[in-house]
Amino acid sequence: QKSRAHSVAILGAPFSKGQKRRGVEHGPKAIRDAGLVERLSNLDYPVHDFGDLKFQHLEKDEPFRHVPFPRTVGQANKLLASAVSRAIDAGHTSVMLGGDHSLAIGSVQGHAQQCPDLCLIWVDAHADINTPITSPSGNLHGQSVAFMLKELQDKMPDIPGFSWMKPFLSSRDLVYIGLRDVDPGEHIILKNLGIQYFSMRDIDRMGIQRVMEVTFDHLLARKQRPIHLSFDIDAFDPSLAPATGTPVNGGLTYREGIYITEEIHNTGLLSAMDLVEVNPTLGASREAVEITASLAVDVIVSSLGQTREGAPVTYQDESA
Ligand code: B3U
Ligand code: MN
Ligand code: MN
Repeated sequence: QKSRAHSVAILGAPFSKGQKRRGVEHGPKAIRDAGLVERLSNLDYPVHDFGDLKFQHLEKDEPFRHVPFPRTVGQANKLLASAVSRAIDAGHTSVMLGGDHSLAIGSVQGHAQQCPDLCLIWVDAHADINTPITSPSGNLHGQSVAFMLKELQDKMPDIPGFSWMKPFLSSRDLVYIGLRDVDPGEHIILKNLGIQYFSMRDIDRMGIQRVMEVTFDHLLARKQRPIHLSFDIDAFDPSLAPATGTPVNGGLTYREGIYITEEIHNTGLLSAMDLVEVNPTLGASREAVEITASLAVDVIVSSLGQTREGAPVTYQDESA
């Protein structure tokens, strides 16, 4: 399959009910204000900014066990899934701006509606693979992957708000990069399902270049297929991305993060991505917010082909 990046669709998702800190709903504005559209126009793509999705406020949304706002999160993701599906169907590479990471449920599901054979690269300090039973916090942004995985189907209770979707992803089609804060129940799931992951320790040991090689071996060796990149800004070290809800020390360097996205671009297979958890109300200063948002822009533009060599993208194998 060739690069499908004919044009880029930007979908703003101002949503925060997948966790308890407000402010992350202002992420899309912060990322746009950091110059996203202008930076993308410097690449060769037509950019369509579809603006922000309008999520509905639900009057009554009782917690499910200790999980807050299940119906609100479920309904927001249903809306997002159809928006992403439409964007992909129209030939765009979808770029979803969060919002909290619970939005990946809808973004990846919508992508999978069009590309059922997609694979998922999850760059994050956290594994976000708790079930409502294993979750210490109850927060749905720490459970997104559990909703997607077929292998966890019998571990998932019927959560109100999610009857519109079924699990659609196999655990072998997922790779994590950047983990350093994994809950005990999540660790058991990762091990039991044999999920391929690279913690910060693995990156220290192997180097980011080898990590990416093994990632693509794992996901693409059998066949080339569309990639969904779900990038949580807290994967970066808090010194680089301070304006986020759950920073964890010892994160990705700038160069490691950008190497990941450059390599993903170079596959020619990136079909949709998420950039989530930028929370402009949590920065200690205006500068803290600006460096976080501008890092988010760098991640997006390098995923879409901006290089550090100054040259336009070389990889485009039209003969393939
Ligand atoms: N694993 C914890 C913490 C967490 C997950 N994702 C973020 N924080 N951003 C949980 O709540 O599930
Ligand atoms: Mn996350
Ligand atoms: Mn995270």
